[in-house]
Amino acid sequence: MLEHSQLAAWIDEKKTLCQPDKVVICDGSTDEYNQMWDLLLTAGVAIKLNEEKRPNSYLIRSDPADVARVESRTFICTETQEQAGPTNNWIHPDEMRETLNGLFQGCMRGRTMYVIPFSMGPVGSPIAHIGIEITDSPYVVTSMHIMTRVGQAVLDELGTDGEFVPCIHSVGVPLANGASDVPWPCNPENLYIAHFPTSREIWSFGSGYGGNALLGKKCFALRIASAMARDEGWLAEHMLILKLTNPEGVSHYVAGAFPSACGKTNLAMLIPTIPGWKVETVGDDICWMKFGDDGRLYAINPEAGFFGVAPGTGIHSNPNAMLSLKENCIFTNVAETDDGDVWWEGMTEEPPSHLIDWKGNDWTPDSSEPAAHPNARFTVSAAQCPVIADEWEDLKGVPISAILFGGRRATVVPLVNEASSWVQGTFFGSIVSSEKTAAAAGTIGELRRDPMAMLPFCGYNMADYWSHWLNIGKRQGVKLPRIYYVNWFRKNAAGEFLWPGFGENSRVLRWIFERCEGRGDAIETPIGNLPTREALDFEGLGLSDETIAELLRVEVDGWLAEIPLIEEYYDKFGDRLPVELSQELANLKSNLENAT
Ligand code: SAT
Ligand code: MN
Repeated sequence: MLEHSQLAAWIDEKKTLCQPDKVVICDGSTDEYNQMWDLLLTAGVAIKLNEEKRPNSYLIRSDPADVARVESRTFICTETQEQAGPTNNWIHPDEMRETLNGLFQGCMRGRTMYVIPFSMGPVGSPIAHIGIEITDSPYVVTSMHIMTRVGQAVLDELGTDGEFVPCIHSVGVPLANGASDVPWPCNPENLYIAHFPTSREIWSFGSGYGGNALLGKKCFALRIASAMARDEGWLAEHMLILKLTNPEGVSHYVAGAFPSACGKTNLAMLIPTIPGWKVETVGDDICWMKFGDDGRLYAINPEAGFFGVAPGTGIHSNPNAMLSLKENCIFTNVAETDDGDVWWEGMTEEPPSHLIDWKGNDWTPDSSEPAAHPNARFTVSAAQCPVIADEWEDLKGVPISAILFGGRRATVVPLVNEASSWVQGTFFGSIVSSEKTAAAAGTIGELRRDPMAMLPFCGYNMADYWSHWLNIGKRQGVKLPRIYYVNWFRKNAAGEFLWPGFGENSRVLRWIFERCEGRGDAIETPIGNLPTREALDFEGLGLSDETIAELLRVEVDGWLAEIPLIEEYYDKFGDRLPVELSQELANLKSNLENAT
């Protein structure tokens, strides 16, 4: 019995629309989790992994036509196209509703409609928000169990009239008159991932994969939440959260936005190479921040698990991720070993001599295609991470001292620079650029601007989002985090990385820590405050003086060459672009010109 009449009415309405065989309200229990796996095993889409090697874990192979988020089919349905802005796909809400009502009509025939009450963030946290996902996919139910908090506690928190974000999802393949199912039903020809920021609703049709189907993640926690945050004066960001502790036991919390494939999960779980320092994980993907009574921004990780890219994750690149994956995992589109375990490119240096690849075919090292899909994923509870911070589920969140922005830049952007103001930091965030990745369907390697790593995730006009950031900075009586622009990916003329990255990034984090404590030397430059050579510890890295100079260089020519590109980019936003940002760009230009 549901005591929340608005919720009960919504479920009824969707039941009438979708015509499922039955409706199940999910309780988040282990029994329910196991029942879903029984269904998925019977359907032939899941394989139970070798219990000795990977206890309580499963491998799933999706349809090869359904392997990633599809940005071209992701829509922001605001009244006007301007409200969605030039970086989003837009369809008018009335038109989208008509399309979706047509598609959802009878779409769950022959299937079960699962109703998943979930909390984004620890249940009861003032920073958390609740969603209800309706889905016809048991795989989505299992994944939501790991990625969010599901069940009765959420309904209790909702009470009789609490607010929730309604999220409805269907794979889009009804089974009329007892028609038989396929292992991974999906309907890529009729794909829609639609967001209604005004009514705070999500509708997703046709895909069963990742962010298209697990609606708590990018759809709610970023696209809808970013619009909520704008209306309510907080921040919903595509950021990791880490806890950094110095040898004296003093801690600072750092949030960081990086586009996909920049090592965000690796940074969140980093093992420092500098003695006595410690990094612990609060979150690896999403960060919600609200102001506390003391005027600081307090952050929670709204998720309860990691949905990480498997390829490239290995005991050398990210030991803590590998240790998290010992048991109780879901692996999607990775390869299967002959002894019933999993493998992917980068897990070990030497590939096994024989595998079953992500499509279910025999694979050997001579095969021309990768064994795992480049966007293959692991799904695991965050609690299994060996370096999860004790306070990761604190209801009040953790106070953020610094925010990092970064992309993959071979040139121009130095290893680290500190914004001299919140406005300059917002400017840095707005110009972040990186190479396209396998996380999005599209080509790899081409450069794209990805402001605040939010390009595919901002639920409204990006220029208005920048204004919102600037407004946050104008609040009275607040103590804002410092903002840093970092770049681990700088290359020399021969195309080699100048900086070793991974655990050595702790050296940069240490300087940031010291700056937050009011220590740490910096020089003011046209592009912000750069560390002096002595302020960063390069001891033992074997870097030449030229390399160090290059990492910390203000590349005046490079920046000057980039200015017209930024201007051109900003022009896309017309007069909605906040004047503070064009002013910041003009200042940068004149400061650089004066430096030559
Ligand atoms: O598929 S997800 O959106 O959850 C992950 C990603 O694309 O970054
Ligand atoms: Mn992400």
